[in-house]
Amino acid sequence: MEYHRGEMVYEYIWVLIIVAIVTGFSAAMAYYGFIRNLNPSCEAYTIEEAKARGIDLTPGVREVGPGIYEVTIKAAQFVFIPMEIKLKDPVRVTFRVYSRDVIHGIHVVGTSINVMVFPGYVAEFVWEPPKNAKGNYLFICHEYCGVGHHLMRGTLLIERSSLLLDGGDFSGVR
Ligand SMILES: [Cu+2]
Repeated sequence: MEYHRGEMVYEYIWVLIIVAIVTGFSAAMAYYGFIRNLNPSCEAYTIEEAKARGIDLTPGVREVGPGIYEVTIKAAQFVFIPMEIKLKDPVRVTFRVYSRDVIHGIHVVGTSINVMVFPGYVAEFVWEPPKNAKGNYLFICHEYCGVGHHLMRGTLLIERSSLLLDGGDFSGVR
């Protein structure tokens, strides 16, 4: 097959378009990863492994040090246990979210928390709340898990003892 000069120019234009698209998407990933800090920063291990490692998966909130919390959430059709999480002056929060039935997800609206939860697995991630984070944050299941999926939600309440801190109050969010 013989190529003419015009056809080659056409080919180069398409190569440039593809290079531009790949560069654009890569830049978007780098932007959200490094600058917006939106990372899939979740560690996953099985519930059996958690037991073997002596990790207590009883749902609830534990304060293990000043401002250092461990939050264990059980996601099940169609509820989060617990549905209400209260943190006072949190500095560093380790979340462990697990499921025994189907795939669920958890997204805390207005934060970078967004993970998938696979049945039989624990999704563990650490969240360092921004200093101005306070008030009520809605959290929802974002993986369709059945007819009651839309009922899967809860509230994360962040209380601040210092009045000097001024931040967004999300108490209107339900
Ligand atoms: Cu769901």
